Amino acid sequence: GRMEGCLHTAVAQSQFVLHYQPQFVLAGEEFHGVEALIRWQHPELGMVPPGSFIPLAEETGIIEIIGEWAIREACRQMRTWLDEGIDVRCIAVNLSPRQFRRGHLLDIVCSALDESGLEGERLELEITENALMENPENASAVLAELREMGVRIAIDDFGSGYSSLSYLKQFPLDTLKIDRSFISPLPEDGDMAAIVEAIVEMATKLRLTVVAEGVENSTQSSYLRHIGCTVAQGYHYSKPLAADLLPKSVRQVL
Ligand code: G
Ligand code: G
Ligand code: MN
Ligand code: NA
Repeated sequence: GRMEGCLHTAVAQSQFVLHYQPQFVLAGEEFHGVEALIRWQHPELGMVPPGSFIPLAEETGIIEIIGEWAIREACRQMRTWLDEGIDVRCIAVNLSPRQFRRGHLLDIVCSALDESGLEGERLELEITENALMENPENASAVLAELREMGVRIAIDDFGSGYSSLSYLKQFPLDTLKIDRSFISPLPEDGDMAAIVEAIVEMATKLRLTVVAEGVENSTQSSYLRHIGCTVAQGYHYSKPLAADLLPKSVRQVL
């Protein structure tokens, strides 16, 4: 199709760019890290959001090329920030299920860390529970090897998938990211508040970092701090930023 051809051109002409959304530790109101979010700078259409092209990229397999670029670019950018004396502590990169399925992933991560001279602990990979449960045996093996490299693993959109909770015990995980759809009704929706409080308590007992996504106001951030949620991300703090705007955000006193 036409759009598919455009995606190939986009890869060839380096039309992709990463933006970075800051994450903050709720207890100390200090910087925690960033999530890298891909954007397509189309020569005519301008900035195309991922929702408009990631699904097709997944279907056609081009996501494997784009996703590899995203991992390398995120590591390269982290190296640049560190060399400039800006301690962007940790960078999270989204993985598509398709990337996760391929044995190739470990080589890509290993060489991206090598080329940028980053410790594995600086990199977090975000994966959905559905992608993990597609093939639990493969997932276990891949996660074990990533853990060997020190790379952190986050469950993205936690709570929105179709899996049981038993996988939380089965896999070496570091972070749960509570889906935005759980956060936006807070704190007025008492039933949703009960669910979020239970997730935070469970994550704490499992010694997992818990990130609330889509925090949009100070009522939500106060509430999340009060119930012991570790980290928050959302428009209340910052939208995703171009790389050159990040240093200001890291130094920001909330
Ligand atoms: O930035 P935005 O909120 O529009 O992102 C929408 C979705 O696109 C996010 O849920 C995210 O998971 C996905 N996405 C963003 N960047 C990447 C990427 O580099 N790789 C993959 N596979 N998905 C991404
Ligand atoms: O990986 P994931 O699908 O969770 O990507 C996060 C998406 O959510 C990105 O597209 C980002 O632009 C968007 N986003 C980040 N913060 C907020 C927020 O506070 N509110 C809303 N509505 N969207 C957000
Ligand atoms: Mn994500
Ligand atoms: Na998410």
